[in-house]
Amino acid sequence: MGQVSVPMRFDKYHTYAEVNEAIKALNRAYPSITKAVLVGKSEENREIWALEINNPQTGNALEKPGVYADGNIHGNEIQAAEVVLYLADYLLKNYGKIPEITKTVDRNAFYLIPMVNPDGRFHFMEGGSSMNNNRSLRIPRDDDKDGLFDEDGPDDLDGDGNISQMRIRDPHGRFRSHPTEPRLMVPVKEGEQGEWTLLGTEGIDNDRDGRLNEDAEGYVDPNRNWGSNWQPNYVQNGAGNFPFEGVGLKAVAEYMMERKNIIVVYAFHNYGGMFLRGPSSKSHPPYLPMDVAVYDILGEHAEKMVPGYRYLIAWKDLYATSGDFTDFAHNIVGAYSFVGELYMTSQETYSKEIQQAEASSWSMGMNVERELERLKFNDKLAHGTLFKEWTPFNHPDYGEIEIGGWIKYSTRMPHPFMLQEMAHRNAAAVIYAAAQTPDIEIELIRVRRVEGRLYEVDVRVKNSNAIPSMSFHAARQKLYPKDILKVSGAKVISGGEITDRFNNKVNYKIHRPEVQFLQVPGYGVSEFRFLVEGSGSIDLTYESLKAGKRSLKVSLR
Ligand SMILES: [Ca+2]
Ligand SMILES: [Ca+2]
Ligand SMILES: [Ca+2]
Ligand SMILES: [Ca+2]
Ligand SMILES: [Zn+2]
Repeated sequence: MGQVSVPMRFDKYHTYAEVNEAIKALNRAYPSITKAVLVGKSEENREIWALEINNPQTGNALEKPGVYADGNIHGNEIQAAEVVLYLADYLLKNYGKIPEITKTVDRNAFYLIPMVNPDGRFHFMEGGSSMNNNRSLRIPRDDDKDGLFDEDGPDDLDGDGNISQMRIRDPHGRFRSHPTEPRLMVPVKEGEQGEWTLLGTEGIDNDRDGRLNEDAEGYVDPNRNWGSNWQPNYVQNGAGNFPFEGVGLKAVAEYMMERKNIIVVYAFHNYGGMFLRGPSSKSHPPYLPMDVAVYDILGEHAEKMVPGYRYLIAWKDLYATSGDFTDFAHNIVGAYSFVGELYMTSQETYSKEIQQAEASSWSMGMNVERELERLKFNDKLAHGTLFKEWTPFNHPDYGEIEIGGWIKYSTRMPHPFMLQEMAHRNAAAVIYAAAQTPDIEIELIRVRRVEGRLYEVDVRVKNSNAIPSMSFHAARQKLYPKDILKVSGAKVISGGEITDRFNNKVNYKIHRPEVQFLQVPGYGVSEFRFLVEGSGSIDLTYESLKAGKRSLKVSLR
């Protein structure tokens, strides 16, 4: 312990224990504006912690627009935790120093969960793993339906902490060595002599069923198990038996539902360089145009802050999923919800310009040009640490083979020397969204004495930021009560929203006119007229689940 110092360093990846230690260290360093909250525990009883940032001197957290960010829901996508920790560290160390940061910390409540899947991170970093293993929740599944659970995962045969690739010399194989780069294999063309057969990922046939590594850890995909648009496993692979089967996920969902002020959500993953918004499947109705306009403002700025990243729609531009977190956050939490797909392999560049945007995040195929470039990057900038040289190994089933290839810390995440810039740029995208959360003021338009003790009071509820006081989806679907504008201190005879100020049109509310319901659009206003009978002054109070509380005293004269 004691490995984490504050301010934090971002030139390394933190272990499971260090991530949680970092949350406690940040909390100890900034006790007046942070809380460390144990959100819940994972399948293997590891702890999921949140760091909450709120300045109690500027108000209760629940009365400020909430900004939620998490990472590492996919256990192998580890740099996501560093991005969220960076965001926390950056906000805290610059609070009181950079006016814009001070303002957002004073005005917003931040809910930061760097590591949603601690089991995955633990096994990825501290066990033998490939770049793609340990993504799942640790809920055993019988992937090959042989009655046994997780009986044949990959095996770290040479004990180097990596699940690499296995190849065997074979004149009839489909691959041969690249003519100038022997580490790289290329497919043989017609008529060419083969040299290698790829045997697959490192391991043995543990259950002797003739298939290699066919039932690895899990697989319940933590990003297919959320209770919105969930579909069973035969529709959506990795769905689990029922929504929120994952105990840690359920704890995170409960944590979010208890914080009704959350209006911005960023979930960090890897990789491909994308900011994704929902819907996640075509069967979902498209988002309401007014919400899309808000997403576009946030997404189009975010993609400019991180060169090469693109702002995309999940189902349309990438692939369709069911039961994912983004949909949950948009549909149920009523937040503006993004996935940040961190890192592009094309950033592993030696001499060439960064290629604009990867074709797609799953197309890490045999792009010979790019692989050659990456090997040069490995040699010259990572000094050989990202690629395991092909090394002879005596396999119990295959005999003399070779083990080698890209290591687990390659491909999906940057070398630690590039970590801080990635973290900063993506954290800046979250800070930008925080700065766009609703900022509400009540303004008096005018008071007009009608006669005697009767006054007509016109007021304006104004939002100076891009994000509305509740999403249009939330308002349309009645996810939770609308904002309330209430008049007290006098008898309210009539009241309603002014629909046309120039022609004096008011949509009067018949019952209880002293209480009006509203949603304030981004950069928009909502105006009201009250006819009140009284003297002295009245109080106007505004209450919103996402945009906080405001009040205004108006003199009747
Ligand atoms: Ca099995
Ligand atoms: Ca190995
Ligand atoms: Ca097997
Ligand atoms: Ca195996
Ligand atoms: Zn992911």
